[in-house]
Amino acid sequence: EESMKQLERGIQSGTLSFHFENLYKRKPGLSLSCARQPENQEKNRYRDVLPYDDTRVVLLGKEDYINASHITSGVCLRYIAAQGPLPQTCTHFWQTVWEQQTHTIIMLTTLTERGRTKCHQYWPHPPEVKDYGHLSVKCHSEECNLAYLAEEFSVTHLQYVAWPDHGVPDDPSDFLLFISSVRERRKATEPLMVHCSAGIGRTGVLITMETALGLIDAGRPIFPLDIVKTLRDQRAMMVQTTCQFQFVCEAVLRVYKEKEEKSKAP
Ligand code: PTR
Ligand code: PTR
Repeated sequence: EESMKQLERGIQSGTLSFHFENLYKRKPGLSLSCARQPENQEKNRYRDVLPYDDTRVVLLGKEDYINASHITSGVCLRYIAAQGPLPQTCTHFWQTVWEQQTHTIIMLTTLTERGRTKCHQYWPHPPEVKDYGHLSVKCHSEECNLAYLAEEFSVTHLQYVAWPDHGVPDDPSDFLLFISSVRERRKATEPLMVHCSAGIGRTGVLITMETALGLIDAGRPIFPLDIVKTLRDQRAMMVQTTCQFQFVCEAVLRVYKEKEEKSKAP
């Protein structure tokens, strides 16, 4: 496959990283005015990580702001990329889960890292039931996978715990296994809710990877840089560091090669 040879050459020669570093972080001409409204300041975890007006998730009701963006990529896969909830935004987070009908939440951060808070604990410990606005949330079981019950529907919560911000996962095999369990669960018709702390670095990596796997399955060519650009057109700064980008490119290549070997095997 031509796109795979191109990818392999791009990784080896460093041209892919070079182009990644030259890609715009934020699409010119898109406004962030809602995120910057004075009443919304305290709903943003980081002052410099804000959703575009065009793609932000709009909550029903008067207070309609949450730091989260609608993303579509690849073979029509839909995502909501969000920041890690703050104490004052947990209600909005659950409201989003409910209103956008998502049944899978992917959490790519731990609550604290190096002594700093990265995300508020937005779910109750079992057997507690906690109200978030109009929704009651109950956690059925807490294992590696956490499951929630919010009124009539169940939400699965998958947390990846070995991935500090600005970094890459400790182990590409574990990461690929994690993504395959995400892919088993996700329904093509509903958005996957993905968050980390800022909702750009690790969230961008996961969405890029899941998008690429969808394209591989569909037998379509993969250009990781184009995927990242498409994501940044919908949420600024998606995929944060060159290492993160390289990590995704290598993981894509690896999956592709494994698939090729399998198809060659008698
Ligand atoms: N910090 C990000 C970047 O460098 O692209 C996004 C960003 C840019 C965020 C500018 C806020 C910015 O503020 P202003 O529009 O006031 O320059
Ligand atoms: N200004 C913050 C910082 O650079 O520390 C914003 C930030 C925080 C950006 C975390 C990205 C972060 O990583 P992630 O999106 O993976 O949580």
